[in-house]
Amino acid sequence: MERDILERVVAGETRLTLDQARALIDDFTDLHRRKANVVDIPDKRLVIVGDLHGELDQALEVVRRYVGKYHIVFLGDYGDRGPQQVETFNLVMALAVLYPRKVTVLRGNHEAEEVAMRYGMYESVARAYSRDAFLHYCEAFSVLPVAAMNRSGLFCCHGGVPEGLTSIDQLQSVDRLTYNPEDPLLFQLLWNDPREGDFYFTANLRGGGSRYFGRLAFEEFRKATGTEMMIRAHEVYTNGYIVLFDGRLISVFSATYMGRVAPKVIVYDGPNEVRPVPL
Ligand SMILES: [Mn+2]
Repeated sequence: MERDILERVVAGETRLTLDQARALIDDFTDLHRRKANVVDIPDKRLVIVGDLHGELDQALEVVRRYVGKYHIVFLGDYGDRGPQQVETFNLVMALAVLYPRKVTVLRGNHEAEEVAMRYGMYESVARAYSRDAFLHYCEAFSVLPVAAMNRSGLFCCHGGVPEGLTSIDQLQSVDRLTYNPEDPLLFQLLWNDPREGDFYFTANLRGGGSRYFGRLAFEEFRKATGTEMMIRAHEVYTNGYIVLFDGRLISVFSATYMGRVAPKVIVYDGPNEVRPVPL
């Protein structure tokens, strides 16, 4: 699709028509369908963005500050809940199409048909375009990679450690191209939450087969995958982030939630230079 339209979307200057949105989704899905489940990201100059939940202003601030200077990793949850859900995901897609080597877009638990149907994205698409257009968005959700890793052992995903994972290869071989991730590894990677404590896994209050992973599961995962540090999203913290497991896991949230959160992104310049930055 035309570069000047994409540039205007990324600058927050225009809203796409239905035909333009379809063209963008087609370009975006073509670009992502054949990617690995776990994609490579650079070792330095990364900015990692947590849940946006339809807050276009937050996405625009990421663009203003970091495009061209950093490789941007989005950890998922683009729609649902917030005020400008379609616009936020359109912007993220446009960024990825414009800068395919400088933007990584991962799947969150809200990038699933059944979830997006219930929590706002469906209504947002129906209002902006049409009810049928929702399936096009689900198509875009279905091609998203589920994790990213660099050579310094940084592992990024939306949720966290899934029970039963023994290697990165195992994760690479799962078929991710589905509207609703049901494979337990895939599902838990998008849904699980970390909790301090010397245990492996316990039942998560979110239900639906999601788990809490403790220090023992995290340490086992680190050994099995060569992970030094994990950066994930998925949970709301008043300060926009929290550090767990002796500094080896950071959880980040990049939406304001109507003033309840001081949103953050994580700037990563190598294993010893990782810092939360207000967004
Ligand atoms: Mn989430």
